[in-house]
Amino acid sequence: MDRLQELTQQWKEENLLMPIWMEDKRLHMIDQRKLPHKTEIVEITQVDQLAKGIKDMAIRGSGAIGIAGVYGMLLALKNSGGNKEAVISAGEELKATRPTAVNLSKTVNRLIEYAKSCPEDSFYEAFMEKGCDILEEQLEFEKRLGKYGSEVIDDGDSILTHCHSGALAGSGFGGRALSVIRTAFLEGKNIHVFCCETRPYLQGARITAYELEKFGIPHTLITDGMSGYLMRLGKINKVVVGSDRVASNGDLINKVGTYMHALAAKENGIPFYTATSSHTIDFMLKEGMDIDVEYRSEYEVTHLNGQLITTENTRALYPAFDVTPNEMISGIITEVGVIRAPYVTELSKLK
Ligand code: RI2
Repeated sequence: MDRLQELTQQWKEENLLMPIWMEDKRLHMIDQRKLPHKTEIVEITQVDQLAKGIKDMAIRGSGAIGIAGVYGMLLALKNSGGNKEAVISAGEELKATRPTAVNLSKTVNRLIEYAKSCPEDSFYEAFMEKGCDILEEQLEFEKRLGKYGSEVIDDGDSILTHCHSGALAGSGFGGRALSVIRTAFLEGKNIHVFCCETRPYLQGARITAYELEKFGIPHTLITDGMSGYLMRLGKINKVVVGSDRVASNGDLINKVGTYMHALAAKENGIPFYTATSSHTIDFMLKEGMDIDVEYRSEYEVTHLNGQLITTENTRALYPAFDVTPNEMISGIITEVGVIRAPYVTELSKLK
């Protein structure tokens, strides 16, 4: 059994909710578009198929697409019998699929650089080892950030989360925001989660609620526009969201709607946290608003489950992410601790 097989076996025994894994030279991926009604596992034998799956959001979530980048390159390694060019070109194809979440491009770039530096004769073994190291490290980060994040969660908290920053968006334990929430829950804290449905892909309604149910964590689904009022009513007293990218000044780029919740939280004096990993901090990005946000098809807004919900002539817009200024963020939860302002100085220590 090679190391990847051993790890996969170990993770299965741990009961992780993995978004993607490799078995018998094939990738297996849960098609997240079908959840929660159907757990469809898609088999992937070619990198093209995986690239399409990322683009079409069959697999999504910043951590998960970073991991998918690793698996895609390992698939190319296996398929090509260790051809370096094939592995590098798979990386290039994969990182072009979704531009905003930085984990994908950062992880793939890391592997491309490693591939380039590897001697040809031991390339297969060395690259496989490196890929496994990164997969292990990602899961380790997820668990560690959960522990640090749990320190900001108090007994009796009512926590708002947006989109889905959970196991299937990460390595399978709880991703980022839900690792924090899950760890706090496992530690015995009495908590309640409000999850926003997250139009238009409905990650919150379809996936966050599904995972919270699996983990046995009490929760209530709300529509995205309800958060402010519930904060005013005192029904929500903390916010924890994931992150697709963090700029070097601490600005947060996350699922569109996040900024709106941060504004409401600030107005109501409610702490707002993002859970992330040091790999999601983009030190090349000075401020969040400098980023080119991914715009997705208007079809995803005008249609629900393939059904047109507007008139034929209605035009729609879908920026997939927004930017929350660092001054609205109480803390950035990472695998090395909770980072607080001044962010430029404190984040630079993680370089
Ligand atoms: P982690 C999602 O994007 C959301 O923005 C969500 O907050 C994030 O990824 C979760 O990723 P999409 O891929 O921060 O659903 O948990 O568009 O890694």
